[in-house]
Amino acid sequence: MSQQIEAAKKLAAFTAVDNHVKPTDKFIGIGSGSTVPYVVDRILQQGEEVNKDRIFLPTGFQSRQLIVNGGLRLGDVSQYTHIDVTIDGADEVDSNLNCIKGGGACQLQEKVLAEAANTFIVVADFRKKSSILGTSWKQGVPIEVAPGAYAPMLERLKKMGSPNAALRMAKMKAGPVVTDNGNFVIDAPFSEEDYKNPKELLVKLKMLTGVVEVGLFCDMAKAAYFGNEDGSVSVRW
Ligand code: ABF
Repeated sequence: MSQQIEAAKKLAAFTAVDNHVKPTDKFIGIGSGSTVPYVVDRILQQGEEVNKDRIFLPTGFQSRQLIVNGGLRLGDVSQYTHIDVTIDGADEVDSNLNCIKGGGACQLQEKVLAEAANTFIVVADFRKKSSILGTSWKQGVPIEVAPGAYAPMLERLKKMGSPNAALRMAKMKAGPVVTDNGNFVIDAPFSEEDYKNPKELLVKLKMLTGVVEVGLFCDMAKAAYFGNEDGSVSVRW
């Protein structure tokens, strides 16, 4: 099973790079998670000649390391605000290309890079493909929150229809997970009814005081590539 999942991630990533990272693309956003290293592998296979003129922008510490270790040029979105293409993973993708992201706690920078890109592409294995969000990703919507606001926010989320909303804790319960921006993360599961209209849910969540960013990506992805169990790849766009 795990070999099948790895093969699926690789296939999705390679196909997405082949279809969307053109030799003329100079600014490339690199996302987070375990599928994205295959994106970087494929970009490296495009060769030094094309990569030497490119700038790569990371969504977090992990992707920064991928860029640096690959010998690629690192840039920052505060210097380069127009990205040609950003490729990133997802926790779940619905049939309209709405995504839950932020399982790795990088959703703010991931959204900044997705929004700054002309083309935003999602890569994932077959477990992430669903028709309605919340079907395979049960953990809930990752919400990045200013530390001082997390407790009242949990109360509000409970009243808003997420009774199991919880502060994400680090391994061994050593303390809360802290994002690259110094914030906490709340995971808030919602009902199928709420997930049927993710954009509405996103707007409601963004209104809460203390919310830094919400891991619902609506109307952002141009296409999502899924590696399938049978060794094929499928695309939603
Ligand atoms: C990032 O990495 C996140 O938004 C998402 O939480 C995760 C997906 O990782 P993987 O590729 O390991 O499934 O893209």
